[in-house]
Amino acid sequence: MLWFYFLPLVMSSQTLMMALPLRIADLPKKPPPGPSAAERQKRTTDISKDDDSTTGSCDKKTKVQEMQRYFGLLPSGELTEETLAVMKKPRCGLSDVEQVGETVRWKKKRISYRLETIKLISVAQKVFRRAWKLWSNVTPLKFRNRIMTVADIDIFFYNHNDSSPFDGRGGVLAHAFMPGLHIGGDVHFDSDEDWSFNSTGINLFAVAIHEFGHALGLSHSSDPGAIMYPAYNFDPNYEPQLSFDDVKNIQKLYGVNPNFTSLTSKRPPPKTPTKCDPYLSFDAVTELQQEVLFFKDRFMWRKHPEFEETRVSLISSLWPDTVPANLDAVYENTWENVVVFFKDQKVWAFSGYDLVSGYPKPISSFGLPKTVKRVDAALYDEQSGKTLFFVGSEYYSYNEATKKMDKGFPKQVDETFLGMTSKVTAALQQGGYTYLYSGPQMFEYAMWSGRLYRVLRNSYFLPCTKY
Ligand SMILES: *[C@@H]1O[C@H](CO)[C@@H](O)[C@H](O)[C@H]1NC(C)=O
Ligand SMILES: *[C@@H]1O[C@H](CO)[C@@H](O)[C@H](O)[C@H]1NC(C)=O
Ligand SMILES: *[C@@H]1O[C@H](CO)[C@@H](O)[C@H](O)[C@H]1NC(C)=O
Ligand SMILES: [Ca+2]
Ligand SMILES: [Ca+2]
Ligand SMILES: [Ca+2]
Ligand SMILES: [Zn+2]
Repeated sequence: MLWFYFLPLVMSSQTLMMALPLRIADLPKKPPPGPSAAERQKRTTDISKDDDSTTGSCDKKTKVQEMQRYFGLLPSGELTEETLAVMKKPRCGLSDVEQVGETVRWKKKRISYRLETIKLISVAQKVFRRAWKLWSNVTPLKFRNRIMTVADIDIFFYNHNDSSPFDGRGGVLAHAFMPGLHIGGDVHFDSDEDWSFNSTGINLFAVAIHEFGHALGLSHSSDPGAIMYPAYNFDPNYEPQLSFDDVKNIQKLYGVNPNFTSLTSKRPPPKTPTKCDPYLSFDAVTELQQEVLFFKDRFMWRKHPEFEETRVSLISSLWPDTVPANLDAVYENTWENVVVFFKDQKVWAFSGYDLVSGYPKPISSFGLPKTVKRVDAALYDEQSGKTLFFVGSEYYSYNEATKKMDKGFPKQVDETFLGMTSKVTAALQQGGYTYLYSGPQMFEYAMWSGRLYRVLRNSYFLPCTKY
């Protein structure tokens, strides 16, 4: 069913939930076993949409109806002669596309696109040119904007209408067709969305890069760092770019741009971290209710005690984009039920998904001296109600009840934690032990005696199952 390779981009339900008033009660103190309700919902939205649209086997009738509506035919859901005649099969008897494995690609290197006349057309043209450039920087493809003549890729903004395939604001944002004749390669945007050229509303640039990937023959990626990941995710602090996974997949179809190395030398495609990397070091680690969260760059892994499996996801899939990437330290204050994030001189405290009022604050509000520019790691001890802040070779002790630093600090880390002479990069308490991370290693200590039991790999709690 390749002729009907139709891929909608759905706004992630997490983003939708963020847009709605969300009470703390929605993040239960004890999450149900397994992924949270929000995450389960998100997964099913992504996965069902993905499977449905890529395999073509789930509900053929609905999709045939959608296609029929596009062509103004009676949406019977039956593959009538008329339907077939109008739609053709881009896979068969075409000169400008060819099949490669599971997908199709354009056979030519020069691909044309055309944008219907819309409001702000010159701004949109600029956005689309930038989006095409990301793909042409890494492949030998060239994209040309056509104004009068027929183009390979027609770009439309559809209005919401009962007979139209779009669903009004939210939900489906856009969809695209795999390379082929006629509607093949075309990209449609839902014009009911609040499209923007910045971070207000839905970012057109981010969605365009994704849809153009489909128009070139790419399917969805399971890598949450990839542009081809099937959920909308725009972070105003992160300029959208092709990830390592996107580049690998598009180059598999079209080959490598001879200028690739020089074009990407300043900014190589970012790789999503993997828990099996023996050199992986975490930015921060924390408990969160029953789970343990491991942070790295824009990503995190969540370990639930009842599940072996951990999956990498974007930090912004759980918290709004106010939580920055490349965090310094994170801890959970279970008494106050808040999770506290540190980066450089700033601290953010979240209760559920909500920023606690008064935050972000400077780290000096914890009583850390002005000479401290950043915190390397933070550790909350539930029994004493103290939070330890690791800074270089020293640590401070903060009394959460009185909101004051304890006297007699900073102390040398190895005065308390024997043998811990290298910098502590993250810290965690689990099952009555204190774990101090330093680079790719994890040191297991008795809670109070400071006795070192074991030196373990970073992936100890996150089991990497494919060594
Ligand atoms: C590589 O760079 C040269 C010089 O700027 C340019 O003429 C050529 O078109 C580029 N090749 C591709 C495939 O973009
Ligand atoms: C919806 O589409 C139909 C047929 O194209 C058109 O007649 C009608 O005016 C449209 N309605 C709206 C609300 O745009
Ligand atoms: C974003 O763009 C909209 C118009 O497209 C403008 O009204 C708004 O002020 C801009 N916001 C920022 C933060 O630049
Ligand atoms: Ca086309
Ligand atoms: Ca929509
Ligand atoms: Ca750190
Ligand atoms: Zn998609």
